[in-house]
Amino acid sequence: MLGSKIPGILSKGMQTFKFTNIKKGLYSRRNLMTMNKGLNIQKTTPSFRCLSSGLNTQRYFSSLFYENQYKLYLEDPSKVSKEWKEYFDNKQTGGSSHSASSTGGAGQAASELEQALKLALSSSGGANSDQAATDTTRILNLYRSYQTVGHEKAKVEPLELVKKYGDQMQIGKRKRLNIERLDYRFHGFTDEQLDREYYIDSSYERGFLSMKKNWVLRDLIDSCKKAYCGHIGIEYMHITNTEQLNWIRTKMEEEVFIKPSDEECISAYDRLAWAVLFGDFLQSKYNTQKRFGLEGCDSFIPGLKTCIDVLVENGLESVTLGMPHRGRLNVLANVLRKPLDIIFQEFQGEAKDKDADWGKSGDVKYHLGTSFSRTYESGRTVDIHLLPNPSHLELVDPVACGYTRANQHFGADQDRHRNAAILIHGDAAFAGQGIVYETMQMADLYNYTTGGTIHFIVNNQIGFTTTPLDARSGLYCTDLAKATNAPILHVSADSILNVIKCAKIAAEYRQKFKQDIVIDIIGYRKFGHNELDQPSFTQPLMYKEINNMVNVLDKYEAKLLELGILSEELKKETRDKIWNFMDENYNRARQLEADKADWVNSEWDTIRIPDTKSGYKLTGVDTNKIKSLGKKISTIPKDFEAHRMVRRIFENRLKSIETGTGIDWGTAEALAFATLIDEDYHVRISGQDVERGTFSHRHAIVHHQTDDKEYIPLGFKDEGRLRRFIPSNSHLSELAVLGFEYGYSICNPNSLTIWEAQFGDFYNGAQAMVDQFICSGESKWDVASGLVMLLPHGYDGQGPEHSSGRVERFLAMSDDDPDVVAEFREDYFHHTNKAANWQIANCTTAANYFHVLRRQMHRDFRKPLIVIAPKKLLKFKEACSDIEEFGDGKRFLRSIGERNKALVKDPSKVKRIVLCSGQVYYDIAKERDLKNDSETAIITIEQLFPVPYDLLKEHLENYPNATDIVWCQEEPKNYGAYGFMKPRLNSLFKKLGVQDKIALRYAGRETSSSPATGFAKVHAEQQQNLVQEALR
Ligand SMILES: Cc1ncc(C[n+]2csc(CCOP(=O)(O)OP(=O)(O)O)c2C)c(N)n1
Ligand SMILES: [Mg+2]
Repeated sequence: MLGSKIPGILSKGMQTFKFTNIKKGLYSRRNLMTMNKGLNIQKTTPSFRCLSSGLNTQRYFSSLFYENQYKLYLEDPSKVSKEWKEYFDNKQTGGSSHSASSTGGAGQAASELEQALKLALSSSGGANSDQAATDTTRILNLYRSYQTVGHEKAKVEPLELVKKYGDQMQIGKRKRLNIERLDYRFHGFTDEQLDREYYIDSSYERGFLSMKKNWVLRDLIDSCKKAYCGHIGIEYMHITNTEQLNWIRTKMEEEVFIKPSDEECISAYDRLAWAVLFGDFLQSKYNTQKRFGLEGCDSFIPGLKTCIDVLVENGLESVTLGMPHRGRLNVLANVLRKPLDIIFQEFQGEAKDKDADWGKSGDVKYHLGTSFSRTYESGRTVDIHLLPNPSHLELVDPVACGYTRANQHFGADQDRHRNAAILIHGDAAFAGQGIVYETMQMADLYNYTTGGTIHFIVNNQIGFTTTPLDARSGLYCTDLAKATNAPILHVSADSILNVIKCAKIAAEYRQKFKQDIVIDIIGYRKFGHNELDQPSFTQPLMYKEINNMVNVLDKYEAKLLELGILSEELKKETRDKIWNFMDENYNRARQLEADKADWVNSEWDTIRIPDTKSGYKLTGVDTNKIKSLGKKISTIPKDFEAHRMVRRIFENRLKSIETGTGIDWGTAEALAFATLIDEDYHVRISGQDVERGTFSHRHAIVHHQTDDKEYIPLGFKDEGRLRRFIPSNSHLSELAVLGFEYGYSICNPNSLTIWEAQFGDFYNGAQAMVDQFICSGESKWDVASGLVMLLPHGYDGQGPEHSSGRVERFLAMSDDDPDVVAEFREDYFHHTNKAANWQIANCTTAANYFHVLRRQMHRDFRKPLIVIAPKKLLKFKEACSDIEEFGDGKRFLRSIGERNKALVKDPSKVKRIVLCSGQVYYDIAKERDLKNDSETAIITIEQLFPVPYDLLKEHLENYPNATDIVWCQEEPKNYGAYGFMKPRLNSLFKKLGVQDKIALRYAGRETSSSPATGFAKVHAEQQQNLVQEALR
């Protein structure tokens, strides 16, 4: 059930609970969404879903017809036709019951009904009422057919492959299964009927039937052809919302006859010329380099530019673009206005920041992002952000949405009117990559919606060497968008004005309905997959056609010249101007000067880049503050009917804070959030079931037991719809949700953005996001992120997929050199922390978890943080912390030395040091204490990466006689941190000159393909053995 979010505010001291909310009422999430969109979503009208079966024919010519007409007449005489009006007028005044065309006079024998039917029949041209009813049904079916399958006959494919070759395998997929439904004969009409007039009453719809009621069949068919079978083919009849349907019908049917003005034609020409000539210029100068050009789909650029114009006219202030390789340079040059000299310079392959000492790797030119702020003549301004993207197609989709959502959050754009995302896709990638669906599924989710994304498909009818026949099951690459109710406009890339028309429709639709919409620009790919590739190896026939194609600019020029809209002089002037401009820039190609991402928001100005120095930060909080905040977030209002056990959890939380002892993991996390929120940071935690917490330890949202209400204890700083704290259950996706949160995290550094896996192992569905963005984004693109990934981990006998957070993978991607230990000097921190690609923590105490979260925001730089999060420690007494450990002067401990000083009294007597990380510590310590072994010290590594060499050095030096150094882990030997720590510990031993004195030993599970056993008994035995082995 959907519930309302109630930010709870407890006024200090009084303990009275005050509900603050929008308009003081309680709103369900759905209501909030509706409000956000400024929409009043209507229920579906069932008949609109009835795609081909036609409307209820009883509304038309039947024995009820007369009654209906009469009812309408009584409501408003203008609602019926002239003849009917006259008839009823006469009837009311006692005059002739016939219309003007009637032959009989008053007193004639025919009944009124008969006369009425005759009148109806005269309108329909039918010979009898049954025939008339049938005709009307047919006409409506024909009309509906154009709306539903007209797109199959639309001229949207400029190569016309089907026409020329049929549905040949190697060509493509345009099996038009339904076009016979567009033939009037299919519906039973004859040629003779084409010029008859029919009366059709369909007053509840927009479109042709709302424009007039008497239609000559031929006219209606011609109009339908114009609307649905021109260079735009639209799929929209799957939409369930009546208002949206009618809006589109207005655009397609009622406005189909509106012609663009001459100025619009010339503006489109200018934009198209820039797009095409940019491709030509690159081809002339860099024909031996890959560019992933747009040639064959060039009209996408004027389309995108128009779309942004219209969005801005309708209130947009910032747009975030996510796009792949194809056409990216063109977008950078012509939409983002990235200086051409810089683009050309990048073709020379110069690395920027060559001397940076933190291992920046950079990226190829067709992956880079940038920002541009454009001011229109109207004075309106728009910020256009193009996010950098990796080669992995479509991965950027949720990142762009997350970035947009964060912009909306920080810009207080709850209506989502001022910030939007535009995603650009390839045809093969859109159809094939699951992340597209995962992202589109977010479109209407309360905490993930961005108020509608506009999708452009640059559809060149091929993916590398794969034709549509092998690339998808459906007719169109866009089919999946139907699942999310998005309208889909297919348009010929060679019909520039129609591309522009679609772009306008999309922009208006997004701003009006805050829903996704798709524009599928169908063209071709002039060259191979890249310009150096030979496409005729695999698509000989297609390329025979492509080689014969006249390019879109030439075609459009010819048409404008013919219409007298363009002159030869203007044509020459335009082309010369553009070419000369490019030439000048080419001659001036210069070094890139930017040293950090040039698309980030100004909030990042205070955040330091990796090669500047910064030091450790304390993260403790005054204990009085902890207590007061702790009380605020641990008190459920008395009049809120929480579950008995939840109330008890909160009571225990409060008790632990008040007594200052035994503060558990969930409470520590809530305190970290509360203190950050109190300091005006924003906290967002998202993932499957994170609101309660998979292990029932969080309870970020408390549910009223008898009412549809929710209480958010950490919502104490929420103001109306502006929420500081957003806990959010996500849909059952890892890849897209992690990407979304990453995008959110890179928008603004003042947000503690957290993604939590249900169990650590499930993050592997999002591995690509980790690889391409989180691990390497800063090194490739200067994009810093403070994203936190919580990966529940712990060997508790729960089987292969519920045990491991797969720390080994993150460690393998960590970017230090295993053979090098940094010098222990004053800039040690910079070398080991600031220059690292991320941080990996596995904490053993609640307080340390509190500090590592707070550290994310309190540093003057941002790095992703991977937390190997515990399961059993959530409620484990020894892992709880006392309030002092949260207090002033305290900070995150990267490694914790021996804790049982009562047992291990004399360091010089210690012969063995057990090194470990995470919850296994408690098993080893328990056994060691049971054995009363005072010669073994146990050290936990709380931050696995960057390796805390400085602290390890201190520990080792503290036990000068220890020669047996054990790495103990729960995981099999080929998993866990062993493989990572072994060479690094050996490097440290060497650095300290103790390599001959001490040996590193392994205690853990044996190597295995699967991370954990599925047998509880085997698990227990293995656990016992590894602990014994550590202490042997
Ligand atoms: C996830 C992923 N798989 C495979 C590739 C390799 N690859 C690069 S481009 C491409 C074809 C893409 O076709 P399409 O989406 O139609 O875009 P186009 O290149 O035709 O514009 C493939 C398979 C990739 N980049 N990303
Ligand atoms: Mg393609």
